[in-house]
Amino acid sequence: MKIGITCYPSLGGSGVVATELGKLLAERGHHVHFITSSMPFRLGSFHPNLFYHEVEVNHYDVFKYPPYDLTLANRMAQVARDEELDILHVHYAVPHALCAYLAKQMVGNSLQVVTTLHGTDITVLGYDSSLSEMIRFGIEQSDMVTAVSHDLIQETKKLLQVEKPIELVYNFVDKRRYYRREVEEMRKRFTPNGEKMLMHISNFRPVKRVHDVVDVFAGVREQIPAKLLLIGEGPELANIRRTVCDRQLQEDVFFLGKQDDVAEVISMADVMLLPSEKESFGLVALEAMACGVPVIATRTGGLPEVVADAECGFLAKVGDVPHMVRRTLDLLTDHDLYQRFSRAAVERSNHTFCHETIASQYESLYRRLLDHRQTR
Ligand code: GMT
Repeated sequence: MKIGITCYPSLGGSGVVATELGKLLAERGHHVHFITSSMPFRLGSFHPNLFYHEVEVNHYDVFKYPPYDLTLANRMAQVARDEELDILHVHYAVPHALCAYLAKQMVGNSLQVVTTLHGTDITVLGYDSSLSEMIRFGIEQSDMVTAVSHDLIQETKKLLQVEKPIELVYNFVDKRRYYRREVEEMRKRFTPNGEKMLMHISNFRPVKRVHDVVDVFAGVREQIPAKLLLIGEGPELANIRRTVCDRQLQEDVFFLGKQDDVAEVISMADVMLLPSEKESFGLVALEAMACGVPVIATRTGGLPEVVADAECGFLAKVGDVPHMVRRTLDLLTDHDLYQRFSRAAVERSNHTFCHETIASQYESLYRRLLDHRQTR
């Protein structure tokens, strides 16, 4: 098949999933064309079936705002026509589903548009009345719509009264790269006295509740020697740095910024903390599980579908810091419990979120669309 993929190419779970999917499809012999504003950051090394088409937005004085959406639609149409794409798979509804709709109108009906909903495109933007009609329209006009959790499907139907069937396709991790690495030397630099290591990775937006991460860490550190690694950047970072200093935790909290080799970094952790307010899936939780790191997360959105409570981690009510402290301590002070959870986390990620299975699932959705197209 010839497949176009559009996503946000910079850091972010939806971009990661789209890029990893493109790479898997290329490995399986499909021709995959990324149509994005810059090279997706995890695209990696050359593969003969992978192509990249840059969306270059020109700045003209006549426009107050650069017309990214129109330029993207135009580029999608060009690539679809020149490369004879069968499928255009867009990740994140806004504006990608609308741009794909426009491109399809330009090139004709044989192009099949698949839209994958990732979360904030619905759970945040869907509440914005200046966008919600457009989001609903983009979804209804797609030939197929998928979402990354049952919870996101329910949310989308409830919030936008969407009639269109939405298929569940979970996110995945590639177990050839996500496994516990040998990182003892690197870890020792942060934990010279054998302290326990807590970790959080996010884009530091308010929805991630990073202040809860610091509170949980402070609670744990009162009981046992521990360190905290914070990975990522975003709007809350400055506040969090201030809180860490105000609470005199700076000796034990390290800010590592954005990191490329996430599996290597995660392998230094004993526990991953993800206390989000909302999370349609929680890719970081899955990445941690694949590396054998149990997760303390909140019972919100799609997280309970990813982290099996009391099996590969513990779930708590949003904001229930004392519970998260207790559960983190349970894991860090009971060796047998920890080992059991760590093994279960790897098993669950390999079984339920296996890259091969999910790639096959997308492939068969595409095939269904193309078969249906031929019989129309
Ligand atoms: O978490 C974010 O703020 C980034 C956002 C994105 O668009 O990349 O993540 C969403 O999509 C990820 C991939 O499907 C999911 O793992 C995240 O849970 C989801 N974020 C939220 O729902 C807040």
